[in-house]
Amino acid sequence: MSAAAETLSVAPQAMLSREQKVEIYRYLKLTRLLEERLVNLYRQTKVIGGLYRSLGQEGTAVGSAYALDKSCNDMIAPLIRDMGAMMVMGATPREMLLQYMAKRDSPTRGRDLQIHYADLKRGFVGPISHLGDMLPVFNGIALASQMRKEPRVCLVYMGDGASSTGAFAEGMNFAAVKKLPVVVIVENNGYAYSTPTSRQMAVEQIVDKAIGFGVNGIRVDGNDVLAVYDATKRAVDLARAGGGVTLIEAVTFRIKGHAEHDDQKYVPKELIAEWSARDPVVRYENYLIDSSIADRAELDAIAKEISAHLDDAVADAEASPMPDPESALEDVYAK
Ligand SMILES: Cc1ncc(C[n+]2csc(CCOP(=O)(O)OP(=O)(O)O)c2C)c(N)n1
Repeated sequence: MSAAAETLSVAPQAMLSREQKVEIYRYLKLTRLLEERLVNLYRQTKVIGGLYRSLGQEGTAVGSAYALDKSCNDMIAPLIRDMGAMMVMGATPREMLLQYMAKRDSPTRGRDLQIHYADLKRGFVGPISHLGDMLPVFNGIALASQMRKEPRVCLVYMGDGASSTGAFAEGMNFAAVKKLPVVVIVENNGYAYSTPTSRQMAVEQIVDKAIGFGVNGIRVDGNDVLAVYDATKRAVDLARAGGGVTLIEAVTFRIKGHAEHDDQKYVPKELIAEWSARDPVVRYENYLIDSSIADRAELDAIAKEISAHLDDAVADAEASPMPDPESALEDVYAK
């Protein structure tokens, strides 16, 4: 086997250090615990607007974003289920708590809800329920990077429902023709709100759509964080080397309703039980322990540390005042 072929056969995760594998765990656990705090705040009516969880999908969000390279100024267009990806890019729990509570000290200073905020320096835009519309936008960023010979790769997230839109089709076609440094990850979580995937597309597997656009396709277990990392790292490396677009289908499941207000009664209970048994956080804990990367005591200590950090962040967010009504129009319209 040639050296190049040998390198290709090694899964990218094999190159991750113990510290990196533990760091991935931190992001998974942080996402899970932060969302649990948000649910409590929502039930206390302290969250303004809806709360959209990623329960069951944390592995897809974290594993994919972890494959990006900050030194290349990679960027993500997240979906509402990708809080974990935003935190990998550098978004903080404090910011997210402040945003969800629409407080004065939040990144949008109470002008927008949920985690609808962007930071181009850290490489993320707000997850604004784009349903595919951010693909053409990110194609523009990728095209500019390609023309300037910058190494940036753009990672665009969307749901299965979003992959049925015109924006997705046009965006995929343009990215494919221009061989843009774009990776599209479709989080196939079984439902677009209450519509099961089988009732909104005729393909058996979303990855099959890659064939029609003439791009690479990878189907991956979205609840296996390291498998998602591998798939995304391969796609990102290919895109950075000029090899064009990859469509990744991450097969996962939304364990909660579309948002906290949705009781998910349209999903059979057995399906929820089946997928709950594949919890990505628990699976990764078992992997770390079984492969002697970390023991239970270390994982418990990490969870405790995260909880303490969240205690402070929640207290801080609660103490932040609501925005001053007089300031409502500041920075909304151009002067
Ligand atoms: C153009 C448009 N139509 C409808 C909506 C309302 N909406 C927000 S999310 C959503 C379902 C999206 O399903 P999917 O793409 O599968 O992502 P998931 O919520 O399952 O993660 C809908 C209909 C929207 N945001 N934009």
